[in-house]
Amino acid sequence: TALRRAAAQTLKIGMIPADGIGHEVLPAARAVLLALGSSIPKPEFIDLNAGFEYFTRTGTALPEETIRVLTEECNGAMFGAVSSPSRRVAGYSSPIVALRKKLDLYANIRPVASVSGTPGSDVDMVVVRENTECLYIKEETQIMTPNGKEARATRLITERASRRIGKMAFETALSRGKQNPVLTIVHKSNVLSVTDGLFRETVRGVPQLEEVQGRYDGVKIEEQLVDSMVYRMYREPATFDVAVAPNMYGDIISDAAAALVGSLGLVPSVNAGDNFVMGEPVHGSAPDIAGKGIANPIAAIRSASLLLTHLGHLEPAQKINDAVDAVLREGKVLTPDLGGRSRTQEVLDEVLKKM
Ligand code: GGG
Repeated sequence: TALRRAAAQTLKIGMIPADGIGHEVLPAARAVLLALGSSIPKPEFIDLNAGFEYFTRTGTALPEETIRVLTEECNGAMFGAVSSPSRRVAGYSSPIVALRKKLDLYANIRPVASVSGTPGSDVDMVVVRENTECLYIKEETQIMTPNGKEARATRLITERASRRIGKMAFETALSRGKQNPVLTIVHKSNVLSVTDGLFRETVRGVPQLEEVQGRYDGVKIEEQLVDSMVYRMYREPATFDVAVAPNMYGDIISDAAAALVGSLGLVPSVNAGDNFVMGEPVHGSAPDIAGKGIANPIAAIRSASLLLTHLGHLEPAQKINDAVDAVLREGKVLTPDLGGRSRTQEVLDEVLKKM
């Protein structure tokens, strides 16, 4: 899996800022990668288009050229954020959802960890979110009935996707080096016994697969209904290690977990497949602050670190994380989402200083 890759010998990284603050935080990710100097292969960045704003100008949200460059020329990417509208817009479809599908980036891995000595709960967990199915296949219909409009959505859960996200989650649990790793399967199979039931049973069955041969025997399996998961995350956040969830629950619980550590502006992710990885801050495009220069760059910086980890450059990745942790621990240079008054560039400069 992506977690066991040998160190990539080249770093050709597609940069897709997309919308809003994506344009302000992606340069910070680029700067920290460049600051690593000769400890990694010299990164080469290719700027690529996508997003709602691009759609309004050109009529396409995800140009074929972006996909071609990513698949033919790059071994990694960074995505910023996208502002898909909440209403239906003819001809538009979310480019991030499409990218995950087209590149088969089936796992969205979202570590949420507090930094000791900073405000907030004691958290050190990873949400492993299935990235290609569930309600996000976007098969929706609406009909008119005698009682008014009726809308339906199809929710897809397959054994294949549940098995591979399950494997990724077990691998994630092993990769953290914890003495007693625990994998929590998040579902709602008391209500959705067919779809969530299949997800739950398939993930539970991963350790018995012939090809893994006892590899996951040391990982304890637990389960939480999704509503109870949110409750327990707030009551006992420190008890969670790795959680695996279908697409929509994973989306929701990772945002909820972000609140525990103080800001969505701190939480990174990677979209990982077997052959490609794309870093992406968990936050959205934040139209309310876009263009003001005050977006928190830390989620994007940490996403660049996570990208490096998945490309096999563990020590340089750790160097970025240590610098970020030092800035947060000092607590002097913080953006407004963390109660500070600093600007995006000032936080980046401080991280670079610590590196
Ligand atoms: N970087 C995460 C992000 O952009 N979140 C907002 C999101 O996922 N929106 C879905 C969309 O706009 O299509």
